Amino acid sequence: MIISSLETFILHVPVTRNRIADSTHSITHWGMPGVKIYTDSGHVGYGFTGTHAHLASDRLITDCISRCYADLLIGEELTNIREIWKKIAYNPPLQWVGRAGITTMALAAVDIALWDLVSKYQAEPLWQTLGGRHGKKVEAYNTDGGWLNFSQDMLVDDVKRLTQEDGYKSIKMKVGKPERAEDIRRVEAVRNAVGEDISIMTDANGRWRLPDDLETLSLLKDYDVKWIEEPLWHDDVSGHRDLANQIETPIALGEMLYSLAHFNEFISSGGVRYVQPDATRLGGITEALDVCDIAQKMGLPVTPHAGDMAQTQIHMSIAHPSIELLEFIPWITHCFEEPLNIDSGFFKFPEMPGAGTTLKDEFMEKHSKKV
Ligand code: 0YR
Ligand code: MG
Repeated sequence: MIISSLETFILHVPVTRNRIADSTHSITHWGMPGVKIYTDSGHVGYGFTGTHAHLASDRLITDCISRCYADLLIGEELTNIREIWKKIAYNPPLQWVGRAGITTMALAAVDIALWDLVSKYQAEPLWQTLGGRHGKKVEAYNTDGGWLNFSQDMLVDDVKRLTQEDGYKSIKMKVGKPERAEDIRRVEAVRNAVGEDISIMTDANGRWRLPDDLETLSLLKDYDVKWIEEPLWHDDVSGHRDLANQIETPIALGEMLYSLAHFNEFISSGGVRYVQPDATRLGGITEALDVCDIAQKMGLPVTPHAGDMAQTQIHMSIAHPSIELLEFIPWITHCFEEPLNIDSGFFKFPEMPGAGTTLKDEFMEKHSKKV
């Protein structure tokens, strides 16, 4: 199978209820800059990354693929993805301009498309290509009921629906309101609404600071919160290490880290308990699996962040022993040939060959923006 050509795309898919916000972002659409890779065998691989649907920066990602990566890819034989990955990731002039950010998100889209191709070629779902087996359970936790722009009543209604009607056993809610006491009131309301048996995760999206927010952080334990995610600024390794020694609630982070080296720093510092790689922000499945491996060696659970809304990371989650819980948000699910399926809070295993990324033409057209 030899790569013959590629074509980039940008999709902007509306979020549920028109607009959602966390402490740091407010968005109306999920962005999917991505790539279709064609081979001489007639297979087509789909890969994408996840953005806040900012068209100008989405175009930087697709430009990086079409102007910088295409030449490195076309003509390559698809026998060893890691060799191709290295050729792109360690390309000297490209490394000079970006070892993180747009270049890695572009690499993620490419890497996912390559995994899609390899497993399509082998006529099996990617989780099988990666060594996964039937029998494993991967739990889904839902983030889509807990947005910060929801009133407390709406938040409570949503988490009740997700847990009591849809069968989720774990949900995530955002924190980071201007008034910290309101965060605690909302966490308390959610705990009272869902009862003791549901896991509640909280996510501050990098908003809080030490020492000012230590008191709020310490209070989370009173509501049996499973983790506090990104409590402090994304790059603050020593801050997270110090915080981990001061509060009982475990720390989760990783969705804003672009490389294995970033993860190494946080993991070796002791500043993270739940490790959250995102294959769409790291250089794809290839690098996300590396993160899973080092987390596993340190005995830390991996709970990937869903920049892909879990659509492709479900495969890595089935295959890697360190993952038992994966974030899910339903915004883009309908766009795929094989939409993800969740039953009583657990993912059903995908059956179609590939990485789960094949888009329906209808939705490609409907949500497409000009690259
Ligand atoms: C919305 N998940 C997250 C969304 C989400 C963000 O801005 O992108 O909240 O990525 O933190 O854990
Ligand atoms: Mg988060």
